[in-house]
Amino acid sequence: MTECIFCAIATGDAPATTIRKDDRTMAFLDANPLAPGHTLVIPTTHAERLEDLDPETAHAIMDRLRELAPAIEAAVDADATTIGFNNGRAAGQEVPHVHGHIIPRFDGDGGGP
Ligand code: DGP
Repeated sequence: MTECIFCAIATGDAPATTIRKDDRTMAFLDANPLAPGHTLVIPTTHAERLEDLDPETAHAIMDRLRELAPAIEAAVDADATTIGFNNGRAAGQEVPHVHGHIIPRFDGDGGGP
């Protein structure tokens, strides 16, 4: 496998602002945030796409997204969050290591109706 920046972040070999870490998952601030508090949730072991995850890790990722989204929303005084995955290069996945985005949204920022 070629060097993976998110694997390096998970092992502590590359820096990141860590929000939370456990056996299966890690959450850290996005280096190129679309909004204050933009956070990525990754599996600590390498998997390129969502369907490559074992079921336990997939559940752990979903649990972290559900736990962290409201906490991040409150921390940056946002009104909502956009949560999503770019799953594959044609979908805009730049880093080939599964990552869920939690992007705080604010009334009037263009995300709502
Ligand atoms: P995507 O397009 O879905 O693959 O999003 C990749 C995101 O990862 C993008 O918002 C920028 C972020 N990113 C890329 N490299 C790094 C890094 O080295 N550190 C951190 N914290 N974020 C990174």
